[in-house]
Amino acid sequence: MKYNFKQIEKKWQKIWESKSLDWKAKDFGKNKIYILDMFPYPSGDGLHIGHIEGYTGSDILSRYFRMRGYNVLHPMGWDAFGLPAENYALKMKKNPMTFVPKNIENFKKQLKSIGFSFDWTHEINTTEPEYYKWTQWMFLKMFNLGLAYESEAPINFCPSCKTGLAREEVINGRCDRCKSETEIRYLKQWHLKITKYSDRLLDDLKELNWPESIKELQRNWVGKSAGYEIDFQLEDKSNKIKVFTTRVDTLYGVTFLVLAPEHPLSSKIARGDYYYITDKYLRNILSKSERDRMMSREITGVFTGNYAIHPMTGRRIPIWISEYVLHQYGTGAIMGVPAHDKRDYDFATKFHLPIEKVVQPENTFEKFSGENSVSVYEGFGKLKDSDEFSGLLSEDAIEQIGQKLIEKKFAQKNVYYKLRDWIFSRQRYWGEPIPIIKCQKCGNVPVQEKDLPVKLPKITNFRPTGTGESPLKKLKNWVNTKCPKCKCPAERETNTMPQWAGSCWYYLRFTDPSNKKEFANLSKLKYWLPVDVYIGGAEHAVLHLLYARFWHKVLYDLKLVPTKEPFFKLVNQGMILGEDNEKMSKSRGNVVSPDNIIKNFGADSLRMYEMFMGPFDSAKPWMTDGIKGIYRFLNNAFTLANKITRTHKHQIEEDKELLVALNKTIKKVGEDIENYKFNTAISQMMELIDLMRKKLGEKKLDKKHFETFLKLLFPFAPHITSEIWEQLGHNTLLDKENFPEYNKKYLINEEKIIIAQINGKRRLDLTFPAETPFEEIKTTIQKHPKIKAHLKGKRIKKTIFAGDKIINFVTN
Ligand code: ANZ
Ligand code: ZN
Repeated sequence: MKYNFKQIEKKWQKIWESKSLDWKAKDFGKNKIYILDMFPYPSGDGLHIGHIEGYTGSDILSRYFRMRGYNVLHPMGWDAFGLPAENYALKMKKNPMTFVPKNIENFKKQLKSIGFSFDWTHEINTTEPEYYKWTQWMFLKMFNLGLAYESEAPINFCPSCKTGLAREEVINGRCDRCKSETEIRYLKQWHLKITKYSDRLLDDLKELNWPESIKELQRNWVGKSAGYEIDFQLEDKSNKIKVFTTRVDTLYGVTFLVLAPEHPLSSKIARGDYYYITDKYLRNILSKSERDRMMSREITGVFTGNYAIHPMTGRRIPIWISEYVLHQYGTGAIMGVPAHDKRDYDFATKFHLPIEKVVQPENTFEKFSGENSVSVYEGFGKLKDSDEFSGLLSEDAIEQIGQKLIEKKFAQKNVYYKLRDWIFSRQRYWGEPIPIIKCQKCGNVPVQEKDLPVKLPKITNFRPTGTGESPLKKLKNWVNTKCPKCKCPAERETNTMPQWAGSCWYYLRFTDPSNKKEFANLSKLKYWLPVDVYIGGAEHAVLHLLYARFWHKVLYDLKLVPTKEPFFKLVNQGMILGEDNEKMSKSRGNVVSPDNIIKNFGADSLRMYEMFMGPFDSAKPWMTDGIKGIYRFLNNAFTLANKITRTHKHQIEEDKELLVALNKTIKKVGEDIENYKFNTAISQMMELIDLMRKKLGEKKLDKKHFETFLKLLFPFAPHITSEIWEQLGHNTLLDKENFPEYNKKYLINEEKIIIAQINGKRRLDLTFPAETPFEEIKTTIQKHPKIKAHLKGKRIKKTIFAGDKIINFVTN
């Protein structure tokens, strides 16, 4: 019989479909495990290779833990609101409401064609009113807590079109539509007060079993820094400039101050002849889009003709304006210390400002290279030329200079965060309507709970208006309503939520997806939370993963969820690159289509290959030869099975070599799955199958051992293993089998016995795992009380390690 994967896979998918309840999570039970994938946006292109990598990993885990008797929640759903769908809709001139369900059908079909064991009874879709009703409900909770607020944010405005523009719509300071010069105006936007949670978002990272790199990205994003705010008086005493610094130890090295262009003083501070150039500079900078400003490597700036007074030395310090100082951070003004800050250094070099060293590296090598050269030294060190603080180390100087400034009322301590409140309104169609009613008398009034969801109407013209209003604004019937409070005529908020809203809490809904009364029942949440394993790409590090943590904490404070954090363990799958080692992209033509692979090699080969390519969390290139190798392996297993069915009647002696290899494999595959090391589990199984083929030739392969192997392989390649299982005469499902247990007695050669001698005399035998390095064996033995006693008062002259068996301490 041939390995006809097409037939086999279809057959088993049908069987699973009819018995899919086997994958259904029970509501309660002893051991639960919640294994979650980052749910996809169901694009028209269908599944790509990267989805399949993560989903195969989670499928292996789910099948494995089911075989271990766990109650597994492994759901799937659709994150279908947002810009990708809307832009596609605009291109196709079709309402997303009509094609999103079709995309979902297609995605689902594809997922099933790969044999993923999702619990489809828990499926959810963020764009269904029954779902987004709760997204809106949660928004209102935040609104009532003051965590959702409307406030003005600076945006570009076109005076002739009378509209606010997105930053991207401003090209070289002009409106992209009518080419008029734009100006900065403040427009109202909804914000979520994520900054209130800054400290908790940082502190609670400690509790999470996440990749350190992702935690670090979140830490940097929240960006907490403690420092001092120092006041610099203007020379004419008309005002003060407050700067924020984390390096008050460098205070004596200040040679200039810089204001952000948006700083309130920037437009007022210029003196004399500098008036004109300052004004010109500001107009030029403020009309650039943020992106242009960030992209520009050029150092720009302008001297204002004005001076401030150094709080310690009384020196005159020139005041500049430059875009490298950000308005949104700290006080929007800095003290320039070019000798010790690279950005200040570049600025000073360009504008020929003095550079004064006040911190010396302690390390002599750095001192040598730093002393007379023009380099910047950004590290801590010893102060010089700093009055009474000279000679102090930076750490102490920060305390003491800070203290002195505080005493003189020139400074105060402060902590700043890089994190900003989350701008939550979009002037776009395809999102959850923000459930607020705007009343002339009562202001922003929440829609009443009984009136949720505020359904997104189906409209034909959903093109963004460009007026800064959502396209919903035109729908008078929908917009006009009554104020829930005073019953006067009022209007609905027409902005929608951003695409990240629905994914902030979907993992909660999965625990109780059809609940009509609550977003999820608390007892179910208590049982299932936190998500034990969350698998997905690292690109969400500071978007989805931060938003969801914030949202979760709000619900936690409301006692609506039982845990402080949503996702206990996070596993990032590595990116799968094209054969050319580059990111897969249509334009490069290096995209691998899963459908083609399934057609040519089968879903089991695809699953196995994606797991075999390399470490789960590393980036790795696709190789067609690689999948051929996997295919051969599965084919070998299949042919082997055919032979076993014919020969299994033979009475077979227990074969020690095989038993050792088998037990070793059981142990390794189980441990590797639990550690997401799918690739090494597969190599181990490949070794085993080679041995089994050999043993079969020697008529030493017992059928039951081959069946054990099938159970190990099942989570990886569920179709072929199920088929073989049936061929071997079973009418049960492999799903229902227990994962094999290994027998320790066969693992003995995984350990080694070390004989410890002192001056050639045997004193102790100790057992170590086979791979224990020499150094570790040596120290362990030396610390053993018996050996210690014998060595008392003696000095080891030499340690001899012989044949990986004997360690001999020679003393005098
Ligand atoms: C003087 C100084 C000397 C600084 C030195 C650094 C090194 P973090 O750690 O990121 O918080 N800074 C403050 N506000 C800024 C703004 N709005 N735009 C650009 N830079 C700003 O960085 C704090 C440091 O970043 C501050 O400390 C300030 O430069 C700069 F040897 O002050 B420092
Ligand atoms: Zn315009």
